[in-house]
Amino acid sequence: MNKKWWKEAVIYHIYPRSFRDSNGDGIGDLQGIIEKLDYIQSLGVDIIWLGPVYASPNDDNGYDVSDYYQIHDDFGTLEEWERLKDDIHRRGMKIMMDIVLNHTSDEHAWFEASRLSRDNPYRDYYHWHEGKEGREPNNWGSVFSGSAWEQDPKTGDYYLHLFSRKQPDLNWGNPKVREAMYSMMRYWLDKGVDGFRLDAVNLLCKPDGLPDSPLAAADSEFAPCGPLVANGEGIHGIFQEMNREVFSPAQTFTIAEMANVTAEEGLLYTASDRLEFNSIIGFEHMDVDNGPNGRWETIPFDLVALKRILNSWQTALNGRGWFGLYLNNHDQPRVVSRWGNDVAYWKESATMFATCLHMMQGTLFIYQGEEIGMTNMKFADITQYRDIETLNYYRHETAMGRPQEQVMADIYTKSRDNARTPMQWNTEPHAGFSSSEPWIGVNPNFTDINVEAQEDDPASILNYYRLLVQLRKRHDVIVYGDFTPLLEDHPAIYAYQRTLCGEKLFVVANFTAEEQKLTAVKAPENAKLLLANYEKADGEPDELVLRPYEARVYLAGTA
Ligand code: TEU
Ligand code: CA
Repeated sequence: MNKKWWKEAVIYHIYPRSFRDSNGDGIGDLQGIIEKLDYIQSLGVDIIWLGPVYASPNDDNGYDVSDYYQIHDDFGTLEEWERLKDDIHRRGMKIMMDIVLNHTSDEHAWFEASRLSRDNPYRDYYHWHEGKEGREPNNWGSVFSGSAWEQDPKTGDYYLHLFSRKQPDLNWGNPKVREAMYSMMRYWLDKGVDGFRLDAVNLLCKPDGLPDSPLAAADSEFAPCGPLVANGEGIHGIFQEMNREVFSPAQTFTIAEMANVTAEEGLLYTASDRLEFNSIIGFEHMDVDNGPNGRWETIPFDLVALKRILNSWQTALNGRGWFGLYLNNHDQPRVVSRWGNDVAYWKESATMFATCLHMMQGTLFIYQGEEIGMTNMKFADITQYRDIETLNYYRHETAMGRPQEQVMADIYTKSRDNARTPMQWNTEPHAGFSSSEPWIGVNPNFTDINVEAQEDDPASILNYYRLLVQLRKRHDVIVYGDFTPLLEDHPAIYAYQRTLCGEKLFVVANFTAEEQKLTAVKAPENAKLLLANYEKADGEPDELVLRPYEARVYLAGTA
């Protein structure tokens, strides 16, 4: 058991545009976060992860950075950022910045120079290629619909953009790009940043020769290329260089965000002796209800599949690498709506997911609003959506002739805007998020679901989260214990055991709205109920009946 502060840490993830607006322009800002630090601290969290707050034309809400050294006017000034950082530190918490290395904005000075001519010194900062037979250099599709290539009128060449056309991919084969990005990260470290969350970072190395993606679907001219581009040759060398140049000298805490990664690969990125990253947030478990045609196609939720994936990560990384535990973020629909029941069993399912996740091994993430059970949002009209991925998808699908109701149904299920509605603070107009009309609509359920309503209610989701965080601080077995999966093929119950130096933690969670009888497993001898999301757990541990979305945690052999 190799103890580290960041293994014990709980991270609170802020999406700055939607957290709290202090000056009434409808957009969340740094001063708004400063005003809410008491609240964040009251959760018991250790680290605040700030979504991107750099200068940006906001094509992808800040993940398109035009200047990595400036704070976006919407959010405030560098002085305000300094004050936020100091206030966070004064409270004994840490600050983690979101770093976007795979691409810049097309309004970044490097890209503006690079598009001027073929022999511009910045040309090689990006991936510029000639067309092939009057078309794109290959069949790669962008994550945000359409081709991953854009032809630029100036020279007639195409540039690569795995995300939006305003997010050109950087060429990490160019040592000048690497050095520039390393010094940018050092700049933030010198300012006192404690850690980084590295955006889409396993996409940095594109395959030589730009081969077509084999994933072409019959009805689309462009093919998903994520699996082909992810984890490219040379990527580990780059991460080890980055670690030597930036992370190790500053003792920075790092979390790599990576889609298209299995547990075996995750181990390579996080194994402590390989000196790449400390931890990883993957997508495999969140992709469990994606169909063969990607995330917009939804297949029924399959608990056995989810267990297979999460259990494989728990087991593969144990003792060598380190996992990042999350079920919610700004790219995912709210899990309580997605795989739970946000009507009849809203509180039960929200706390069940939390219990199941918090008792696993890894650094824990709480995404703003998750701790009060915020739910998905169905906007009546496409014009009320803001997310580029959603808007592009709508445009693309309707242009292909798909009925609008079908497309809207996909959007209701999977749009990232589900998780980007303003934080619900109280019952005041605009949920106490802002004094004027917010940049994206507030979920009308704020009158029932808000921080103020839950603050003093001992049975609230909010106070359940506070308890979960405290338990993690109190019991090493939650952080460091070995993981043993139980009932792997059970279609309704997630069960596992954690063990550390004679201590045993036994976790059972009912993922359905029906009662489930626990027969094949039971809590260990002399175990005591440590936590439950129903008032009073009835029955003896060996003849449990789990009520709808009930979750229980038992502890035995306390040292
Ligand atoms: O996400 C990386 C990523 O792979 C996502 O595009 C993911 O596939 C998608 O959001 C699923 O809907 C990061 C950021 O978290 C995301 O907000 C950015 O849009 C993206 O990178 C580009 O920077
Ligand atoms: Ca504002």
